[in-house]
Amino acid sequence: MTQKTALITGVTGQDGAYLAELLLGKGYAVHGVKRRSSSFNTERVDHLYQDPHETHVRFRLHYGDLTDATNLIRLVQEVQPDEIYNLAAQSHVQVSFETPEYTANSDALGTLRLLEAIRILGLDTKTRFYQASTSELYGKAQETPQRETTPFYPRSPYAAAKLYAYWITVNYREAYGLHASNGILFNHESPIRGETFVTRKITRAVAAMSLGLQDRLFLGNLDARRDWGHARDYVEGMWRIVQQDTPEDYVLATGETHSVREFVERAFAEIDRTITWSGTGVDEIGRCARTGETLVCIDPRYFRPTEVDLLLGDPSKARERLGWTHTTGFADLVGEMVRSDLAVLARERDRRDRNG
Ligand code: NDP
Ligand code: GDR
Repeated sequence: MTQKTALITGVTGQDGAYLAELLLGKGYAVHGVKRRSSSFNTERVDHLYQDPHETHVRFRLHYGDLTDATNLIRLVQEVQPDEIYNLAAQSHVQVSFETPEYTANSDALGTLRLLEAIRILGLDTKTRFYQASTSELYGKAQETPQRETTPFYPRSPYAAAKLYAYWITVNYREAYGLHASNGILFNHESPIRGETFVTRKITRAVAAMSLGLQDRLFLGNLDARRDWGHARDYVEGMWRIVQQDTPEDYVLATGETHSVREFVERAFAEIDRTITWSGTGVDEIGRCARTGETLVCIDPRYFRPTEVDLLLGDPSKARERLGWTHTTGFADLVGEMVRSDLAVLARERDRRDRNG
């Protein structure tokens, strides 16, 4: 069988790292797009690094940016990918309220630029395209659980930008016959989740409290509910979507929903602490909940101008058509993240102690 070539944008992010590993394991040549940064930003894929001077190198990184069309055209021309996974995005919902124009440029127009690159280069029949769509599209949920046919109602500049990306992907499929699909993925986390997303923020803080390195955790809305899965399962789903003969859009989710509050409780349970809340939701602003000597406090800064209250996905289509299902449940996910953060922070502390 001839070797397939994949191009992954956002390879330095959580999903990019898991996907690159998956595709390398399947024998692909993998090209990743990384942004120029003043400090190293390849930590998540460093273990996959191969010396480009060696022969038979299957993992290569290229500088690029979704806001730079000429760069994207050149990269796609050079790599001639069989599959493009467009994972790059300004992916933080709260940050998108602060940087709405940049978010639209990278997340919405960035997707258009890649689709146009495929067309301009005449790769319409060669290159398959995967778009990282999101459950944030459902926003103010019009139906629960949310499935492929549920109407969208975006609630942030991020979601509005991703709405454009979703529809332009559908449009290029219908207008030009591109093999282009959306994966509408519900929240997925892992030990390498970005530290400012709520799950990792919580597991890092819980680990730090367990080691006596931190005594307070500030959070926003504890009552938001999310359908949380493990990133490892979701990149497998992305790959399966792209392997289908007919391009279509799929929801990937666990079919279970939990509140941020439940996540906090589960994470503290991992270190044998019980948390007692002082009130509920918004009433708690300015208050702290005690767990032994440590505190969880509510900071209004972390509330969003418009919130997505409830996400719960129905992954039936993916189960029936792709044979996909999640393998890691909520408790195992939280446990893995807390244990990993405990190990990471203990290593950092020991290194600091050794260096005096
Ligand atoms: P991350 O934030 O971890 O990674 C985002 C990646 O995009 C990083 O590699 C980042 O580079 C890169 N990036 C950001 N802006 C640009 C740009 N202008 N040009 C090129 N690269 C850029 O996100 P995840 O891995 O969690 O998510 C992957 C994709 O899936 C995103 O599009 C996200 O919106 C979407 N998604 C994620 C879900 C989740 O729960 N994780 C659920 C549904 C959708 P750098 O490392 O330099 O910052
Ligand atoms: P989300 O993830 O917005 O769902 O987007 P995030 O973890 O940022 O927020 C989840 C929920 O937790 C509430 N929350 C807090 N969030 C953060 N970040 N920090 C806090 O201190 C805090 N306190 C409470 C939020 O209000 C929210 O309701 C993620 C991203 O990966 C997107 O790119 C992706 O598209 C969606 O998941 C699906």
